[in-house]
Amino acid sequence: MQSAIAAQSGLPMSDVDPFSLEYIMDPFAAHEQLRNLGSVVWLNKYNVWFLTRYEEVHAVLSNPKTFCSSKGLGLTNYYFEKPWRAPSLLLEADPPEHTKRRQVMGRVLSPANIRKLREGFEQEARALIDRLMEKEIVNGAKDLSEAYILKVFPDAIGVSPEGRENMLKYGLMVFNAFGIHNKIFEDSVKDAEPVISWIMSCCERDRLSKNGMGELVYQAADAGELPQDEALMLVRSFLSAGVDTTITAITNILYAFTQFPGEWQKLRANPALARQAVEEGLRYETPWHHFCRTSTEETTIAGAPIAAKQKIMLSIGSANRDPRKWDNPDVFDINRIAHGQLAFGTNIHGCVGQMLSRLEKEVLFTELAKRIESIELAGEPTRVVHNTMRIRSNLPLKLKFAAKA
Ligand code: OVV
Repeated sequence: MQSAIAAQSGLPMSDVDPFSLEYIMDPFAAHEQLRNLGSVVWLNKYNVWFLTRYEEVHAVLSNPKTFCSSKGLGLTNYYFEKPWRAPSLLLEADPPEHTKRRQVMGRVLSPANIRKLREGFEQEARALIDRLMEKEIVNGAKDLSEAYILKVFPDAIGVSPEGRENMLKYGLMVFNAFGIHNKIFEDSVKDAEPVISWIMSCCERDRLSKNGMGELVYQAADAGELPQDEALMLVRSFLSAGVDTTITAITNILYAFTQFPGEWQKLRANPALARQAVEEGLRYETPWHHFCRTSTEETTIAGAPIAAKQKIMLSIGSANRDPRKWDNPDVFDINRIAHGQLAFGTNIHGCVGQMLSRLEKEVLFTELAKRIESIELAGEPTRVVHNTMRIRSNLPLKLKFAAKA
């Protein structure tokens, strides 16, 4: 029994439950407690090791051979259990299968391709900000983050405008499944069928626009770089990975600015800080807060015995606030160079779309900084009870607009 081995190891054990309502509402106190307990902590409730310090989280992500992805990123262990959907060919795959697909996606998402999107993003951000001026209170989650991303991201992929709200429902299923199959997950997959069908049909070549990134994946298959039947599933990866993550990041960064108004003034004074502000925001309140790897062989982490085929849970959110790595980690400081923050992961599975994600956010926060004098919280934010993401569904904001230049 793994729990007996854990007990014998003399390493710390904890009753903290990362899927409890208390933790979901506010994990930061638990993170601190767990980081201080040790490099690895056994979670009694789930019988897994939980890593909350930067060094160990980074080390596991950097060793994809021993800590693989193909057995799933949630606690569901594909060595023994069936995945809820056909696994991702990218995220839930290991070398050698992963390698070629990743290369193709990397090329589709190349800096040259992404650069071409900047002007369109700028126009959309400006138009959106104009529309927000009519509102007394702006919901930062819906009116700003969702409205912007559901426009620019599916446009970039080449998805048709109708029905995009399905992407939000799909995202909830996908990212809840990276936790555990509890009631939170079950609720998110309640009327899943029409949503899944909509998503899959969007991935078909004849439904995608001719000038989007989805089509480029099919062209790679035409060129023989991928098996034809992989293209559809790789387009699904765009739609799974690119929506909730960026929406949540933007909402969380807006929230961070409300908590640190001086940082907004710094950005106002110098909108060119937007890019590093975004990086710091990803560190400060990491959207995708935790997920797993699975051991492929017997090994150890910081002295903890790990049997083969075991789940190891990683707290990215905690690593990004580990005082062993960061000075004043609980301070959102846009002058910080948050290089090395792990919100995009690292190593072979480091987010392949991270340059696109950064561009979306950089453009939005640059345009906001040019137009908005101050951002204040205008009410209590509403948290989405979610297994792995720190999401708010309502972030009431009072925005003070500057006169239009
Ligand atoms: C990084 C990520 C998140 C969610 C889904 C996927 C990838 C996917 O490939 O389906």
